[in-house]
Amino acid sequence: MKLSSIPENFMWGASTSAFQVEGAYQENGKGLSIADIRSFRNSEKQLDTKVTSDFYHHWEEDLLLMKELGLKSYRFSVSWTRIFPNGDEEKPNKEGLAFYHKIIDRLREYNIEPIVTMYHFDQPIGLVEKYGGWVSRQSVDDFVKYAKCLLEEFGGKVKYWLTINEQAVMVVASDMLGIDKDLPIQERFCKAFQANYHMWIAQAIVFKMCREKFPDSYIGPAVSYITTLPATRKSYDMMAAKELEDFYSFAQMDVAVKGEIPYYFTNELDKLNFKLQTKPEDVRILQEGTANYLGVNWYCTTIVESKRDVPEDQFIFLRFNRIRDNDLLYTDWGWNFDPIGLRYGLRQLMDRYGKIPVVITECGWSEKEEIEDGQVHDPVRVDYLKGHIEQMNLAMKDGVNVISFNPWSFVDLLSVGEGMEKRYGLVYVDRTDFETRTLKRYKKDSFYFYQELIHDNKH
Ligand code: BGP
Repeated sequence: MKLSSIPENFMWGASTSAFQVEGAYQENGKGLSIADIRSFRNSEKQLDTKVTSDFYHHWEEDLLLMKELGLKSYRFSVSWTRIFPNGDEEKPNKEGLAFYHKIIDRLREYNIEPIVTMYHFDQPIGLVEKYGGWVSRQSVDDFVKYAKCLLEEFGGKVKYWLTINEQAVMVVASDMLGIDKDLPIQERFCKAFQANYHMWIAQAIVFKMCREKFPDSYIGPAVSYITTLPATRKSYDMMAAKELEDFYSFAQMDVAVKGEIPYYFTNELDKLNFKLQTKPEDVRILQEGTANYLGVNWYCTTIVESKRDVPEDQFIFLRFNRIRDNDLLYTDWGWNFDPIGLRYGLRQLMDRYGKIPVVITECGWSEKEEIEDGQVHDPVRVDYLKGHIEQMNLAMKDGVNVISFNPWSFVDLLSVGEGMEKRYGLVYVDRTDFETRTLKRYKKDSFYFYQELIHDNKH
């Protein structure tokens, strides 16, 4: 596979997040996060965060595997509760900081660029219990304190930062923010959008702080970008697709890059009869603190049709149906295989934000997998990677400024919704939902495919 538009310094990487891969959920001072608590609610049904893939004790082996693969970047997250176990401490937990120093130093030694997410679904439960988490403005200060600590501690050796992972996902699955999911829809969304607003303010403050202190650094959000396609070429379906894509994905990017809340977003909040609680200085905070690159999590397209009988004054999430396209392949969990969607999506980013650097922070295919004679054959994942990398190459030929590709995930890890059964890794981890087994790592076929691809594209 020759990828003529991909430059020599392109960062071929892979991705994970702390609560999904680390385990050691209470070791060396770590506190509990909302991600831990959510997972414990399902401990009877599937794996929880206690051990997962035990990266905390296997990190040296895993980083060696990254080196062997030839990775140029590794996108991972810092566990907020390893640094501030309860969230409201004055001083950080030294053992938590030490763990990430070891990781970052070893990555540097292997010439692998760390791309560090500050917050990936794991706000300290202490803050949720104390004042309701992100629903309260107090979270802004606690996040800024945490981010400042990370920048001071690691800013000299980390160039690429991501503030918040997939804010829109947390708004939709609002129990990820500690908001009771059984609340009536209107009340639940009003709380979730207030929380969303506080995250925008917090990240803007952190964008500014980082860009002032480290002018060579890159900082942005990691956005869930669901490229949304109309089920038909009828204008009402096209409108439904556009409105959903704007509201769910582009609102996050518009605020981060342009520094103001778009009209189409506030229009929808009006339909909920909801007025955000704001402060006069917020307009300036948003304008002064913008992202200088975009982290984009991209898995598949979503195809929608308009519910034409639902009036326009109803909230967006009530106005469309999701459609399955039987010409496409789907995972067991309903995520399609649609690589041209990636090129299309990347082109839309360029139309909207010009040459802003884009890091594909996640992209992956999930399967139920078993190991046989020490081997894991994952042909669909190989095809998925091949197809998406080809389309990314074409998008780059079109002019999109993609600087890094980080498939989800490096090793098998805890899926947010489906435990260990839903595997994404390039590396198999020998464990199941209920058996810890050996936790040994095995390279899947996709590992070898990606290794060869990186090698062949050194130029
Ligand atoms: C994204 C998250 C990841 C990851 C991935 C796959 O939403 O940023 O944390 O888990 O999706 O989702 P899932 O684990 O539900 O299959």
